[in-house]
Formats: sequence, C-alpha cells, structure tokens
Amino acid sequence: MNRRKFLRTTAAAAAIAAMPRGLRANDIATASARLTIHPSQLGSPIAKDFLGLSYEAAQLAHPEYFSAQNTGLAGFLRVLGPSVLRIGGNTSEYAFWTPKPTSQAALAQGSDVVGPDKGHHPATPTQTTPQAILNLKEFLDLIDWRCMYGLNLGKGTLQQAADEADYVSQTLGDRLISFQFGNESDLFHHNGLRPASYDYADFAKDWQSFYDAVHARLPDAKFAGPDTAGTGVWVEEFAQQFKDKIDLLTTHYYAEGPPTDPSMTIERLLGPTNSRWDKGQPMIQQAMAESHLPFRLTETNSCYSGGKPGVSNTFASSLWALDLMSKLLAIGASGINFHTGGYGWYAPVVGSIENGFVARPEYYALLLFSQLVGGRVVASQLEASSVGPLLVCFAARDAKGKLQTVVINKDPAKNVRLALNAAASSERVAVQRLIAPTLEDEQDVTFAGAPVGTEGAWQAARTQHVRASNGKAECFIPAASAALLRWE
Ligand code: BDP
Repeated sequence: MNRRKFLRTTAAAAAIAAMPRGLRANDIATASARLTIHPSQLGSPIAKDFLGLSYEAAQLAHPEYFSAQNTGLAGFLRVLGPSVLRIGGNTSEYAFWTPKPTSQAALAQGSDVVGPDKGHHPATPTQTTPQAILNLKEFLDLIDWRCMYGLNLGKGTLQQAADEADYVSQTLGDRLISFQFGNESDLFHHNGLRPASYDYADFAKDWQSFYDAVHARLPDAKFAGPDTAGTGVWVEEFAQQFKDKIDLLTTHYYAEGPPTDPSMTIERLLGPTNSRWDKGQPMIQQAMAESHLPFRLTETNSCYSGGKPGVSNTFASSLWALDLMSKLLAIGASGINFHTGGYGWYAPVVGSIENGFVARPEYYALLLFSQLVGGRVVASQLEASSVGPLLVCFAARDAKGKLQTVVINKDPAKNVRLALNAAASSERVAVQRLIAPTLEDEQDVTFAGAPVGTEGAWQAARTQHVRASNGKAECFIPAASAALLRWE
C-alpha cells in the first residue's frame, strides 16, 4: 500500500471509530474546508498559566486534600504545566477563617471531598485553618501552580478578611496571584446573602471596604474581580471604578443549566452559538478595551448546578471546552478556570484520596491545550461553507515558535477534509487526534492514541504525519473529533 493510500485508510478507520452512536458509516458525509494561516500575523499571547481549575473554598476544610500527600490529584494537575488554582465558589461565602481551631473543628473536617456546590441551599459553614493554607502551599509547590484566593464577602467580616489575607499572603508567597472578594455577588440579591435590592452600587461599597481593610494590612497585595456569575455582568462598571486597584478582570460563564432542563443536550452544548456567551463577551471586550486590564474566566463549565450526567461527563464536553478556549483566545483573554471538585459531573478530574483519581473527558481538552501555552495566536481564516459553523480552527506558534493548528469538528455527521495553506516551509505536519468512540462516551477518550493514566501519566502513542509542500497540506478530521497539528 502506498503512503497516501495508507493515510487515507487510517483516516477512514479513525472516522468510523469516532462515529457517533446511532449513525452508520453511510450517514456520515465528508465535506471540504480550507484553512489559510498567516504565521507572521501575530495575535494575542497564550499566557503560560492560561489553564486552571476552580475549586470550592469548602474543600479547604479538609486540609489533606490540597496537600503534598495528595499525589494522586497532584499528578493530573502537574502534567498541565504551571497553571492557576482558583479558590472560590458558592461555599466561599460560608468558609470562615479560623486561626485557632478547636479539636472539635478538626474532627468536623474529616477526610471528605467536596463536589461543586449545586446552589440549591445555603452551604454548610466550614472552617479554613492555618493548616489548610500551609498544606495548600506545599501542594502548589508540588504541582508548580499559583493560586487566586477568594475571601468571604458574603458573610465574613473585614477583620476576618484582613487576618485571612495576611496569613494566606505570608504563607503562599509567590504562589499567590491575587485575592478576590465574594463569589458571584450579582446573585447575592436572590440567594439570601443580601437584600433583594442589592445592586452594583452596594457591591462596589462592600468591595471598597474589603479592599481598604486588606490593602491597609497588605499594601502589596494584588486583587481581581468582580467574579460575577453573569458573564460580563458588572465587569465594565467595576473596571471603570477599580481599574487602579486591580490587576485582572474576572467573571464566570456556565454554558447551560439547570440540568433538569430537557433541552440541555449534547447537541445544544455543541451548537454554533450560545446566548449567554454572545451577550457577555462584548461586555468583557469593552471593559478590557476601556481599562487596558487583562481578563480571565475564573469559573466555568458546561452546566451549572453541578453539571448534567450524560452531557457534562462525556466526550462532548472535551470538544465544548476546546471550543470555549478558542473563543477566549479570540478575545485575548488571559486564562480559564474550569470549576471542579469531588465527583462533580463536569469535573475534569474526579476522585478522592482514598479511592484515587481519574481523568474525565473534559480533562483531555486541557491536556491538548497545554501543548499551546506560552505561545501566541496567529491569524487564520477558515472557509468552511460546506461544513458550517460546527468546525472551529485556530492557529498558534508554540513557545518555541513552531506553528500549530487546532481543529475542532463538533459535527457528529460530517467528516472534514481540511486543506491547509500556511505559507510555512515545513515538509510535514504531525497530527495528534483527540477521539472517542462516540460523543456520549464517558471513558474511552484518547489523545494521540493514549489515555490518561494514574496520577495523570500520559505519553503520546500515535502521531500521524501528512506531507506538506509549499506550505500546503491536507488533513482528514473525522466527525466529532479534534486534532492538534504541528508543522514540523
Ligand atoms: C456557580 C458557583 C459554584 C457552583 C456552580 C454550579 O459559583 O459554587 O458549584 O455554580 O452550580 O455559580 O455548578
């Protein structure tokens, strides 16, 4: 078999392997698209710490979870490279700084893991102790990550915030990026944390008084905000008012929810548009432009209230997550924190110290993306009329200047034959595929032919190569799959 024919045959086999349940080989059409890449037209940088996870503050009430002993979890995070651990979530308004815990408090802490809060009831109050912060520092050192730390604005006092910030800052040192005050304060008016009339002006007053208290104690501390639930909500006002006091704008985004909504399906999650994102994104861009501040999506996932089984924990979530990261690159965002914890449906890594940890499909999106951090987006244009908006591509130079392209084919019924034109001198393109048997698959995802093993162990096992000539190459992208292409 000649090389060309071999490549075509393996691509066809990959297409069948990646075929969505309920579709036969004949139901899958192959469409063509063209991607023109302009390697010298540089776009926004891809921050070294672009990737990140967001955990509930209540997890700190179990100090052994974020500790150097938890090598099971640490492995998965370290593999992603230096990223950002954000502490926050609904439970941060119920996590109380407890500098001198009684033995009873220690007992209450047990060894449980904390899943994402579902937001159905006010959270159970927890205690954050000095031991938890000492352990967190060791954990961050082990994984080489840094931390964004949320202080309790909902129910905590100014004194507690200043004391906690002081201890956290002294203990974490360089591992601390910034503090935030309050989680999703734009929802305080209806979750019982403030009166129904609570609005931006009230939040700004609260924020200013927390800032004054912490800044007086720690003049060099850095701050971020407003960390609102509604994507883009209050970001512009906040940027305008506090741009001299903060280093980073933040907000959250949940693509769908609640999970009880029957129309929250894989098809909708992977759809070409999302009204929440489409509404929020211009507000974020406006705030960035006016304030010249960077923006980070500090909490996100596919579906609020803990996610939806059969959607949030499937291979579809990998393609969704990659697509979202491409949208963030397009607006020049500095990073993303996927909300996680315990055995949450949308959690990229699930488990406990006792039972061990495993990667869920969404983790593979972070793994693929980790190959791009430290690089820079370059301009590209996709002509995909016969494929439609479910094909998403972007190109970047990696940290060493090598050209890379990410192709995300969210369409379960269309393979794509992608013609690439990159004005690059490379002679071949290495292709590493992110695939699973079906979009609904929960455990057979592989990247570059390999699954992620215990403690995050992963090594590429299959890299295909396609020939490039005068910067032109052709690559087959099976329906419902993604690929990382490297111009060698
Ligand atoms: C966000 C909260 C987080 C929750 C998440 C969810 O900040 O604590 O876990 O929603 O509902 O709004 O899944």
